[in-house]
Amino acid sequence: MASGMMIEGKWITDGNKSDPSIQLNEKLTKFHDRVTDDGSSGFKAEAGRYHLYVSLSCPWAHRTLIMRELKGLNDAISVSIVDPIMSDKGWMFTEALGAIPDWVNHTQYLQDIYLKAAPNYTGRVTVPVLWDKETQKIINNESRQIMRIFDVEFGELATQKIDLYPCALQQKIDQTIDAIYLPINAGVYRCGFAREQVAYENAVTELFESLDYWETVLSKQRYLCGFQLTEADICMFATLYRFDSVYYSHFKCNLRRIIDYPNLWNYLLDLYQCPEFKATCNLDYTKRSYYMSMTDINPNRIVPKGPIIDFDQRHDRERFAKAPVAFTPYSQP
Ligand SMILES: N[C@@H](CCC(=O)N[C@@H](CS)C(=O)NCC(=O)O)C(=O)O
Repeated sequence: MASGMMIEGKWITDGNKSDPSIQLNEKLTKFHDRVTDDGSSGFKAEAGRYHLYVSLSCPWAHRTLIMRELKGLNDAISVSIVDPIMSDKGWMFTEALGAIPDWVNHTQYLQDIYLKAAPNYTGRVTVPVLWDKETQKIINNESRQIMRIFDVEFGELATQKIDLYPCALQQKIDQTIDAIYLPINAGVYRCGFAREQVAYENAVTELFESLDYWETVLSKQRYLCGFQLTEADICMFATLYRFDSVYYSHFKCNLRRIIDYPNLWNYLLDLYQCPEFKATCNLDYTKRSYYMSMTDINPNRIVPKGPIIDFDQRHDRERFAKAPVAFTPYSQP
């Protein structure tokens, strides 16, 4: 999805589109400040002060949107949504279907936001971005950290008092987010962007071994870390939601579909049918973005009509509502 990057404040279009390392390295993001509820970080959690820049197709940005909804922070934290189609100058703001222009900084390209924050910026121009209207800075552009900030630091402003990082589960949640990151969340990109057969085969094998493992875990309990919805489920959902429509065909992740996994499939339906998850999903925008932006993988930019997926069909996850289940610690297969 990459079309270029900034070198010392200058945009360069990089020939090597869809570079697999992009998705693989959390270290590629450069802005890692924190907003804190007491302001000790220099950035206090305040309603109306922060703005989120996202794409609806990006699974990383999707995490931050779901957390914002689940915590009921929509009034406290405003949002702009880029045009689904990546331009030659990177992410762009338009009035396209599903997009919301940058009515905060009135920029046309996301790179302008990076330049406002760091005139000599060198690096990728990625979503999500958490912007501070008061200091005119990018606070953070790493989805996992932004998700955590919304969950932990905006508690006072949250209209929904839900805790997705409860004390008793914090170690397990971090372990689980780490465990699904490389083989699944980044794994689908490793498959899709692979340049050699062996790299693809390693990635696709690890991906499905990991999906097989979580299929087993979810045959014993409702969520990844037990009986309670946590941040780890948000991270898993963002990949599973796109899987059968995008990753299966576009990225050749085609040993099985998620619908072929009874527990992963019903788990996906269960999460999707939570209004806070559903409110952040736009499959049409997502498909246009992937199939029309990655011309090295899909040169004719044709957006497939199928598959026809009914995410509102009945699921069987209530069977877990009550029953306590022993949890076996995760170990790579
Ligand atoms: N590690 C970052 C990854 C963000 C990321 O890779 N976003 C992609 C969209 S899915 C992007 O904006 N790519 C544009 C580019 O790399 O030029 C995070 O989790 O926030």
